[in-house]
Amino acid sequence: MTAKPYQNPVIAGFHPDPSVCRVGNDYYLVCSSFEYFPGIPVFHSHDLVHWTPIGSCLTRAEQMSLDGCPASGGIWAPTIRHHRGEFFVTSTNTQGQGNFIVRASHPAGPWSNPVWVEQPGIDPSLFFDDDGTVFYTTGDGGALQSIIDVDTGKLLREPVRVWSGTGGQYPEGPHLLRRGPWYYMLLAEGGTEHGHMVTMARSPSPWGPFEACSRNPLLTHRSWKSPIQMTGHADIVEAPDGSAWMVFLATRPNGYPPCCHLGRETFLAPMRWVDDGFPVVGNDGRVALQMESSLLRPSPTRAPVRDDFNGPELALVWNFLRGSASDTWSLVERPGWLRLRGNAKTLDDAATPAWVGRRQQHFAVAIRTRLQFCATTDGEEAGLVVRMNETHHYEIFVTRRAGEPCVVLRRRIGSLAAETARQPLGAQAQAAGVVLAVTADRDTYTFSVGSEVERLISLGSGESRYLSTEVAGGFTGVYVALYATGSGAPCRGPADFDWFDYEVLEEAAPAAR
Ligand code: 6LW
Repeated sequence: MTAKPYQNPVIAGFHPDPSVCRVGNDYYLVCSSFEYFPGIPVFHSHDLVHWTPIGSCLTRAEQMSLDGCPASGGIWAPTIRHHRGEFFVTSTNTQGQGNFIVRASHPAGPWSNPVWVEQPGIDPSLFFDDDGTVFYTTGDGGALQSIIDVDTGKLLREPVRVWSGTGGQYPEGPHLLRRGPWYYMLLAEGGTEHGHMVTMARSPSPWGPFEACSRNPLLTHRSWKSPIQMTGHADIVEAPDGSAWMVFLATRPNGYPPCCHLGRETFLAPMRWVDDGFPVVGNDGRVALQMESSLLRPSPTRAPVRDDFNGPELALVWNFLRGSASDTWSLVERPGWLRLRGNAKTLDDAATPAWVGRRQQHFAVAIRTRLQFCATTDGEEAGLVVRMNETHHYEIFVTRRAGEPCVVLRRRIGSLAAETARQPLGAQAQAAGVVLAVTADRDTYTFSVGSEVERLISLGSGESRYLSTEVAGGFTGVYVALYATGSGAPCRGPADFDWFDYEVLEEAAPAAR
């Protein structure tokens, strides 16, 4: 088959720490979800390039609580493996409970309740050896490894550090793999920021001693001029044709100093095993936005721009904060509309406000919604928010000031919060509903309001870089969300959203440095 070009990232927007497995001609991938719910999104692909969300591992409150979870805490770095007809995912809830395993007969779910594994460290991985031994490996100053009973999570052999990596800081994301007589340890080192890298070692025994590849790091873009940065935290999969592939996280920084507001995304690179017994990744350890694959299948049709909220269930792109928030939203109370019932929690609280959001996956995108909402106090508001975390977010919303309905643009950047524009909204316009919109390019979010999409008036803009990881901190990426809040008390009335548009726009080339 001839090789054809594909585009990286293969899963754009905040989708870090990817892990992948193959069953026949089907690939399944999971990634970190932190404070967002449902937790651990699961994707399916036939060619490793085109991925479709099919469900999530953590969909029920009884499985896991994210109550009080700080931004970027919660669910980190899962691993997915398939063994004898079952799928296993192991991950960490960093908010106290630690490492756990869930399992399912189909990766779309339902997934089991967790069994907890009392092994320290993060980024757990599972390896099912041919003789039935189940190795459990975590990142804890290197690769910490035990043998477990996968049904109960009980340790059958005490964990020991089997490889410390090559000296980079934060050795993490270990995966034990086997190829012929050799056990391989794949590791991320250097920290998930600009020094990130992928290293590897091998041993005839799963307990080592592990001998590091002389060409380490096998993949890194540190100190490298590239539109792709922070390459690391990888997993490996073999295609039916014998070709080998690496999925890993990387970023597409913007501006100078470089800032990433879309978060760490999932990338794909070909690998080939060479004579020294280790793989060469991508183009001699470097990767590009456009690479080639002979596995490519025709691309599926693009998701429609508009979500009309006509179905009985929310599409899989939608998330909530720290739980199902089921008492805050409904698609059935007013059919054809997404109804939010604002509670006391605001966008500034590490809690579960009435908030339904999706990842921003493209630099250039137009996001619009039509909202009907009548605020009865100055604290009641409903609208559209661009959120990195509780302390970094920009929103345009319908509220009330001095007894009059209005639309406000507010921006919060750390300890600074300001209403930067206010536009009166007549009672009639309020009752009819308004269109709220945000148009993003690489550098700027521009907020506007109007009676209809063709009549939008700009209220102002905000810089994308202040919503980036470099400014806001953490490990996630920007979400765009519909929300409502009573700011300290429940809203008296509902906020009704008729539809939501996510329209990908033609992107201008990034400015050269
Ligand atoms: C994750 C660690 C990392 O657990 O960042 O990039 C942490 N690697 O492996 C959060 O995603």
